[in-house]
Amino acid sequence: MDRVLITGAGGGIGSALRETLRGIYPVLRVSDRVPLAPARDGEEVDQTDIADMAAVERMVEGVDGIIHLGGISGENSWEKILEGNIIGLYNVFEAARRAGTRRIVMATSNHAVGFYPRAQIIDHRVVPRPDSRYGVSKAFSEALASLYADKHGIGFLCTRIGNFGTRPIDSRRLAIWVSPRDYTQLVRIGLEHPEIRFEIVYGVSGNQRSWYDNSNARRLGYRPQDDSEPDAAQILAAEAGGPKDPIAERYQGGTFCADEYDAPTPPD
Ligand code: 15L
Repeated sequence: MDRVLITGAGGGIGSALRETLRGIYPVLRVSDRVPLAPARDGEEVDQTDIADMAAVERMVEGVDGIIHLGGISGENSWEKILEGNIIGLYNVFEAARRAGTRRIVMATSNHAVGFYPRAQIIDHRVVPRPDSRYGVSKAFSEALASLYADKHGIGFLCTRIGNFGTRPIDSRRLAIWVSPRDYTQLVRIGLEHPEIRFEIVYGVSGNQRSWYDNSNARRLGYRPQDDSEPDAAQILAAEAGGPKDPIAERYQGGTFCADEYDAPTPPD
């Protein structure tokens, strides 16, 4: 990989990867729709709204690999999801195909499968159970990646990211937390592994409380170094006795499942 593009480079994950991937590839092109800090050595800075296909074509020109983090990163109106995560996503994959990009690491999400109960361990082969319009857009991203892998031979690593941060922030995140260094390791596998065609993995650290069988990531060489467990006692003590929503507590997606929920009975 000579030139690697990060979309959504101004967000939390993008700005962290801008640091951890600095100097790993000869050129890191960082892009966002908002202005970014000026380019340093080995960087190119771009400003693109991914809903604009002509701009996306310029953004991907000459890149070997893409880390696609751009778009809407949580629940939102259908109009915003449609623009950022359906049309914007299509523009990035289609422009990458036209430009001959070889690899894409895709930020999908735990919310593509958020309606699986916490009592169930799931792997990369389960069918999507989105918990929000946002989760549906992430299931769409996995389907579009599958099409572009099968039909056009672009290699995709779809990372169902849990919760990215330096520390886990609550009890749900104890199961789905991913540290910056572990996510960086996964991204590098996505860009550098010689045999990736279409793979789904969970973007989580090696958490003892995980709801995921992440053996597919392990098979590809992922060896997470972090675990949320050292923070568990403090987080659980802080939450003890606090209000609990039964739907949020029952399913992996938490409040994404409970928001707007009005079914007469909870799903299995
Ligand atoms: C996500 O997919 C979001 O991008 C992030 O903002 C968090 O909400 C995360 O999931 C989570 O589930 O904690």
